[in-house]
Amino acid sequence: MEIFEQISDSLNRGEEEKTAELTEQAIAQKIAAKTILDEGLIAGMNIMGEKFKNHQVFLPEVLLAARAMHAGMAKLKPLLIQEGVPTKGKVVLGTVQGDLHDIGKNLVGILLQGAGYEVIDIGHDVPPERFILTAKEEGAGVIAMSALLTTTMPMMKQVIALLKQDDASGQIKTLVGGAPVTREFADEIGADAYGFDGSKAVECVEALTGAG
Ligand code: B1M
Repeated sequence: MEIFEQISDSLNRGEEEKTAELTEQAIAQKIAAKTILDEGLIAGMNIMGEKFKNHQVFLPEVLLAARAMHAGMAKLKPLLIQEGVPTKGKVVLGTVQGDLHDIGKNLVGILLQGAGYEVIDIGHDVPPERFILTAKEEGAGVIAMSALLTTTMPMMKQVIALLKQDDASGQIKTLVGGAPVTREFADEIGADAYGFDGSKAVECVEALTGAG
C-alpha cells in the first residue's frame, strides 16, 4: 500500500500517533509537504466526510479523525512555513460564531504564514465584534473568515455589515472561505475576496494587500 493510502487509512481509524508517524515517513521519503497534505491527510478527511454524510460513522469517529489530522498537520507545518520574518502585513483569521470547524482555517493560517504574513488566529466560534475589534487593535489589513456550516455562513454577512459601520474608510478588507461558501455568496454579502482553498486564500490576501 502506498504511503498516501496508509496516511488516509490511519486518519480514518482515528490513529493520532500512527498518522503523525506515517506523515514523518512520507517527509523522510522527500515527498513535497503539499502533496502529503493533499493526497494523504485531506484525501483521508474527505473519505471521512463522505462516511459521515452517509451515516457510516458518527461524531466520535470524526473527532478522532480530526485529532489525527491535527497530528499530521503539526509535522507538516514547519515545511509549509518557509523560513523568514513575516513582513507583508497582518491578517486576523477565525472561524465564525457557532462554528467549531477549524482544520481548514488552521491550514489557511499556515499557508499565509508561509507566504510571509503575520497571522492573528482568534480561533473558532468567534463573535462578529471580535473580528473587528482585533483587526483594529492589531492594525490588520485583512479579516479572513472561515465557515463550514450552511447555518453559520450568515455570520460572515454580519461581520461585513458591522465592519462597514465601523471602518467607513474601507481600510480593512475581508476574505471568506470554507467548503459551503461560494463566489456568488461572497459577492452577495459584499466580501472583498473569496478563497476556494488555502492557496487561493493566499493569492487573495496578496491581491488585497497589494503584495501580489
Ligand atoms: Co462537521 N460537518 N459537523 N465536524 N465536518 C461537515 C462540515 C459536513 C459537510 C459533514 C457532512 O455532513 N458531510 C456537515 C456540514 C453540512 C452543511 O452545513 N453543509 C457537518 C456537520 C453537519 C457537523 C455538525 C452539525 C454535526 C452534528 O453535530 N450533528 C457539527 C457542528 C459543530 C459546530 O461547528 N457547531 C459538526 C462537528 C464536527 C467535528 C467537531 C466532529 C469535526 C470538526 C473538528 C475540527 O475542525 N476541529 C467535524 C469535521 C472534521 C467535519 C468534516 C468531516 C471535515 C472538515 C474538515 O476539516 N475538512 C466535514 C465534511 C467535509 O468537509 N468533507 C464536516 C478538511 C479541511 C482541510 O477542509 O475545512 O473544507 P475544509 O477547508 C478547505 C477549504 O474549505 C478552504 O481551504 C481548506 C483547504 O482546502 N477553506 C478556506 C476553509 N476555510 C477557509 C477560509 C478562507 C479560504 C479558504 O479564507 C478565510
